[in-house]
Amino acid sequence: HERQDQRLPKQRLLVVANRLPVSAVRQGKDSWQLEISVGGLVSALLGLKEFDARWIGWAGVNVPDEIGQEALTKALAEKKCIPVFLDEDTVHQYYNGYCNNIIWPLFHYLGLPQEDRLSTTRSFQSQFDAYKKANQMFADVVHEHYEEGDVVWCHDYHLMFLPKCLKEKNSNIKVGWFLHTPFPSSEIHRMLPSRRDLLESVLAADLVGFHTYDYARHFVSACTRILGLEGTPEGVENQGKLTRVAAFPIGIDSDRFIRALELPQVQDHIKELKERFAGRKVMLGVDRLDMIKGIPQKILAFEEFLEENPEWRDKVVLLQIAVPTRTDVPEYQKLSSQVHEIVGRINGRFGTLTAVPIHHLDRSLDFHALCALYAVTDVALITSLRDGMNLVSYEFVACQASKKGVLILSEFAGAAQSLGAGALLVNPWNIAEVAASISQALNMPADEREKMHQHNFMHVTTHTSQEWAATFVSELNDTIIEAQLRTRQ
Ligand code: ADQ
Repeated sequence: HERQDQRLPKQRLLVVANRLPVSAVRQGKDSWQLEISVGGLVSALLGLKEFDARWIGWAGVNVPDEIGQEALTKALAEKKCIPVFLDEDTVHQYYNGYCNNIIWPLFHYLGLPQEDRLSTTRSFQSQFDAYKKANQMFADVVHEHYEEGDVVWCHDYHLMFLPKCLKEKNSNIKVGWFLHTPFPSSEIHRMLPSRRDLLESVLAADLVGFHTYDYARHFVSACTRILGLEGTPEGVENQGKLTRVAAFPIGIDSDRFIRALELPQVQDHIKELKERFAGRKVMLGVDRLDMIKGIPQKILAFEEFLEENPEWRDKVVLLQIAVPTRTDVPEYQKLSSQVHEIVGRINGRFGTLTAVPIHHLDRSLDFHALCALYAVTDVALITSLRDGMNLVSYEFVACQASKKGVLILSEFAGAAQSLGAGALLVNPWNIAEVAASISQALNMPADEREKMHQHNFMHVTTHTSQEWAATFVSELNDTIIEAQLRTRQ
């Protein structure tokens, strides 16, 4: 209530994430062009009207010279962004190396890199050192900008070392940490050579959040088994200090999608798509081109479906939009060629002179084109092998108010826990099962589709990204008040 009083300044929120939500392009020695990318996190924080939020993160560009750094800092300040400048070698070892080559695959149950074990072990250490160094650089920028009473919200697996760096220098800082990926079973997590350091550091936070209860449970078990600490229903006890651990399932800004569908340019696009695919059911996949998204498994299941249901061959099309990411990593290049090869084979096998069953685009679509595609889709096919949440499933549901299409969703996506009752859940490794679900989805009676859609639509429009961010931050404030009361008692 006090905060609602206009005379009081808003509470400041420092959001720390690896990447700032801007893309920066250098125009000259001292000028930069900035473009804000409105992702889930940005719109979530725009909704937090009672906080004065600022971003701290890497701008995604190497700026070795002081003039360039000063100019970029100034330009970013207008967008309430504060840069952390990382040099090329740090980015290589910390971001490409430790974050994307070690933690990302391990947290998605894909194991650790195995080639040339000895050299991996050596480089593992130097990558971990770079990870710690980079996290310390983020902490230095936070400290520089911190004012008493600020709330610091750290995001994701890139910054697991940050809570400790922050608290070491100032134990009064309110620190929350949220993981956007799954937290794996403790049996998987214990493979990490730096398993203790990372857990201990995360525990320095006051509040630790995950998308699902299962991930939170895995984290608490890892602390119990690896650090020998006591897990309680509230979190983890460490030397008399309680770190609160809880689930905060993310959502989307559903209104933004619903409103976009009314725009004339989106309506025109919808009309074009309907004409283009008239007489065929549209199936859709939208993913970053990543191993965890199960794109080859999805396409193989579609092939099996076509093989077993010849009557559908000219009546259905799969649109797979896979935006390339981490293109300099060899595994991702291999995945891209593998997907192209399978798509080519299937189109050669089932295509005709006038139509092919799979349209595979390796590029990003703009927001309006994406909304139009979601709206004309009959069946969305999400086959992640593991996925923290999967927001594509939420976006699809938000755009389906008139079509009421079917969601086929991997049981290994966090979203299966929230949208499971309104989706056909599949094990993406079981190609035959996914193929059978495609058939079930395409043949589903309208009343059943409607029932499933209503369940999901209700969830997506009430559990929004704004609600997620507000809940996390207010829980963080409460956690700190409770801790203060406990120490006074
Ligand atoms: P991601 O792995 O990126 O996020 P997801 O949650 O599906 O996965 O979000 C992807 C976003 O990128 C969506 O907003 C989608 O619209 C957009 N996108 C994907 N492909 C696109 C394309 N070809 N063109 C345009 N836009 C595209 C990580 C975790 C997830 C978790 C989120 C949020 O891996 O599990 O849900 O963070 O916490």
